[in-house]
Amino acid sequence: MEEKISLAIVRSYFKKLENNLAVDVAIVGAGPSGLVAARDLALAGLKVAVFESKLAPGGGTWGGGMLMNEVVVQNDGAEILHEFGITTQSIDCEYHTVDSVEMASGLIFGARKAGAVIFNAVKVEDIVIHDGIVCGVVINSNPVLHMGLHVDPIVIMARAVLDGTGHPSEIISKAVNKAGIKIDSPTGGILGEKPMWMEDGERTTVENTKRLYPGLYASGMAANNVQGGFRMGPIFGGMFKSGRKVAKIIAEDLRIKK
Ligand code: 48H
Repeated sequence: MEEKISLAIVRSYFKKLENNLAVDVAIVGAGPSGLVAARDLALAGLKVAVFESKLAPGGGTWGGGMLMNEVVVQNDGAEILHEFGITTQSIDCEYHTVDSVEMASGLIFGARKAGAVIFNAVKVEDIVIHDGIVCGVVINSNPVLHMGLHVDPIVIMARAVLDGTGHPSEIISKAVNKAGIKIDSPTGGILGEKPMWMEDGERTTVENTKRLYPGLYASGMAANNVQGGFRMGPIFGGMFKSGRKVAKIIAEDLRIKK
């Protein structure tokens, strides 16, 4: 029995990993924008792998506002949640509250059930660029990185790479600071997130969501950090709409490339 269980896990895991060594879209970060994008792209028939450095995917959704585990969404954000089967409670004609645990688990389940594969506790530590096109991510075990062990990573090739890493926009930072590329922003670099302004932040999160360089995209707070958008606190409609927008852009770009 012991050997059988271990063999089942080893075989099943390595089959999953082998199937995802080359994907259409590599999404870095399983936050709300990345998970909405993952579901939409998988439903569009693309092969999607999500890499999440933490053990639990879901990003900054679990803790609500200041650990009060409720968040707020606007009507159009609630419509996206309803597609995942997540329940919202309307508070007036414009806003809803959502149980953040139901929201986090529902987003993860929805992305997975649509066909996106999620690799948790896996950190993207670098990107691959060939001839001016981002074409892959460099991954490592996050516990290995936490322990500071000198272990070489492996590579996942991808036709599109989405930075959904939230506030630090880790992947775009690598592209700008390490690869030295100029991205589609007013300065060609990262402008940095501005302080709190909910209304403006929600609007610009969606506006700031775009392709930044051939093969490289940003969504959610990463997109905001890149273009100098305001933060918005525990309201999430902009994150979902950003995920939806970037999925549409990527799907269109990949169809053209095919
Ligand atoms: C693998 C990584 C890596 C890496 C980070 O922050 P997130 O929830 O992402 P978004 O942008 O979809 O949502 C933002 C939202 O949660 C938020 O923070 C809001 C609305 N803030 C407003 C405010 O005012 O503060 O998730 C990003 C995920 C996390 O789970 C990270 O662990 C993960 O990305 N991640 N995964 N490799 N290099 N870096």
